[in-house]
Amino acid sequence: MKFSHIADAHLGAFSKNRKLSELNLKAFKIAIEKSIEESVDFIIIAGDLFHNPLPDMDIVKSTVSILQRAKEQGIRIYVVYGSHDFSAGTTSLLDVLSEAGVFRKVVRYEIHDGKLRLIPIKDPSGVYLVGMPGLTAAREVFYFLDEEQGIDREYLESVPNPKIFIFHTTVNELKPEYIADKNAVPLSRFPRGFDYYAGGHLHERIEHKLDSGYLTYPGALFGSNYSDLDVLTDKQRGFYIVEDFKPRFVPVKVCEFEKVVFKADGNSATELQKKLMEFASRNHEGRVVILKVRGELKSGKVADINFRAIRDKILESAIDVLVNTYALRSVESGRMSVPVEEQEEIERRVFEEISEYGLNFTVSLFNLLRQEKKDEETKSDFERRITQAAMDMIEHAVKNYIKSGEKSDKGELIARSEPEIETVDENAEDEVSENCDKKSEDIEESSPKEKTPEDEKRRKVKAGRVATLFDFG
Ligand SMILES: [Mn+2]
Repeated sequence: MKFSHIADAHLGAFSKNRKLSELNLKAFKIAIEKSIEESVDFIIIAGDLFHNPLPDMDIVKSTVSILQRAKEQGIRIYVVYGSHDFSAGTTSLLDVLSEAGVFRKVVRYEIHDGKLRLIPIKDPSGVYLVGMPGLTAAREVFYFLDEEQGIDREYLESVPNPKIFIFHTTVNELKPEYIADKNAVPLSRFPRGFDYYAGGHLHERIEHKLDSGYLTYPGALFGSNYSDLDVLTDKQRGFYIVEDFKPRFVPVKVCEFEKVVFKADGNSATELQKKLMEFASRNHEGRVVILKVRGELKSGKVADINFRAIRDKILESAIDVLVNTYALRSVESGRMSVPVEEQEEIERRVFEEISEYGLNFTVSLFNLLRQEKKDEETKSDFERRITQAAMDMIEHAVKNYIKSGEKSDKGELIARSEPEIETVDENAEDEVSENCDKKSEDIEESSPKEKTPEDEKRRKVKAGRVATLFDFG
């Protein structure tokens, strides 16, 4: 018995960058072709096959034609939703393709005594497959954790072997350090006794041996965004061929990545520009270049460096280039000149420059923090009082900030408009877990960002919906 385990193909990602989206599709094509060469019995896709619930039709067409080749060889294909291709309360493209018989969606459940009973599917090889999909806002974590309404683990443990558990979520003990995903499931909350646990969601490859069998994440086949490309630069990407439940990693490489970090320290803007230009003029053929420039310029301004020209030069040979100057600054930019003399006036002007949450907030917080301990107060009482007052102030400011929907530059702590979104559930206010939520700096994209604030709002509304609908089938 032999199958392949693929996850996080994110087809349709990099929609504004044709070269990267083609490489992404190519990686998927290679994974399927290798699976066919290996004559696997079936293919498991553990979520995020598509980057969106309703991807562009040309991506759908290419995907279907790639998958058809496997089907023609009699290979069965099993898919669960990931956090990206699931859509609460509406039909996802996965549902359509599953109906059309392109693959089989392994998401079946019943509610028994209030609990979520996942129903296995039996593959002709005799293996039982159980799927727990990724949901919007990492709602699946609730089903792993909740004793009353969560997954009926006892039932799953009674399903006869051999059996495979397919899931799309973060395992707490296995997530890489840079992932700040608070929505994670401890291993103890997985049903025991499965011969293989086919994971998706974490974009880095992970292998873990449990008592009954392996739990693995193949990781992203290419990467879903610029942050992925940065974090995964030196990592091998690919998928697993699993033979008699023993996983073997199969690398898929569609291009070379070249990451270079330039330190600006000690250089003038002109000197740094010259060094960057020298680097840009090298041959970068076949590579996606990730160029990071950081540190502090000795003289001159960041704006004096012509990054457009550097990018264009690199693109003469490279497949693509991603430039990140987030951590680059000049000595000048670190100072602020305010032409007044009164201390309070100086403070006010400086705060006007830097106030993210409004001037009143910044000044109040500043005044609070410079309070001194009262004579009758102990040191710990004093610390507690200030911390509590500061936390209240911050909470209040952040709430108003969210409500007003935009940065308040005039120092108004009162909401200027009603919230535009009515979230159905308080969970929706939680940060939406976007595939892995990596904590790396943003890389300046060579094309406009894919998501607008409107998309973001829409996503939050959706997050609210799934929580109440309970429906993911
Ligand atoms: Mn993903």
